[in-house]
Amino acid sequence: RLVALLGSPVRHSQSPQIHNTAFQALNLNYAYMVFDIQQSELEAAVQAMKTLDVAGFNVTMPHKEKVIPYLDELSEEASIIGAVNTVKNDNGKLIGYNTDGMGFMMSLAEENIPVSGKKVIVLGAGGAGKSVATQLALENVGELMIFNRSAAPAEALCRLINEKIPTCQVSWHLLDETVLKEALSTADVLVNTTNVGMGDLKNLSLVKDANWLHSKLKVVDIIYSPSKTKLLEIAETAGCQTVNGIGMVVGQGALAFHIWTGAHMPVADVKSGILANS
Ligand code: SKM
Repeated sequence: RLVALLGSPVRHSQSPQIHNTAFQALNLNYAYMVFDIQQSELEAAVQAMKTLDVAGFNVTMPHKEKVIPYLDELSEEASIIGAVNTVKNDNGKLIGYNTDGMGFMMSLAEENIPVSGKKVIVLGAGGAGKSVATQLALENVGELMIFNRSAAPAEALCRLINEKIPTCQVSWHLLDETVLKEALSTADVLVNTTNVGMGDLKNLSLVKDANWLHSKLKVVDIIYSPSKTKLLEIAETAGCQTVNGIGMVVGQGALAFHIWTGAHMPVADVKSGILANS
């Protein structure tokens, strides 16, 4: 059966490699294919998924929110976050899930990084930041601070968390160096969800110097290419434990894989496949 990815651009997606490696390893008769879909084609593409009777599909940028009206049902986390990255076709009924936040939590668990009761700083309030911050709030972090370049998305995310998860102590801040440095001095975990560190921004980090970081801070960058971003390089210099985005991208895929097939992804095989190809 077919499993698909709908998004644009999708050329650099790791998902075909992740899922096709797992399908082969488990001898499952599925294939994962990517489709570059513009917003004006999204409704027809979702309809085509039904017509082709796919097992399910992933949704990526920029359609994670826009796809919701075309689905029949939403899981709890998808409806809280307001974004979907995984859809299951249950005999023609399309059910939307969001596995990004839980995939992120899987990568922290693998590295033995607890967040419950901890002070966590999230850089970025875009699509990924929203899933990560919401999941952290659901995991009972002690304090959540969201930093963003512009006010509106950070404010909206803060409001969403306050409304849906009122137990969480959450605040938002503009990316001001003095405020960030001060916050970092008492933080337990720092997570970068911005694109600073990849593509054209590959040589940049929002944390400018190792002396902003104390050695007990855990530093997570959800970017997986490059596997060691400038931020993680700086964090290593400061003696911090570091985590890159490979665990999260495989984790969100493993959860989607289970939703579609009921099987457990052989995560170690999949990770070594990604490393061999990067
Ligand atoms: O949420 C994931 C999505 O499931 C797949 C993906 C990709 O293949 O690039 C990226 C993320 O948005």
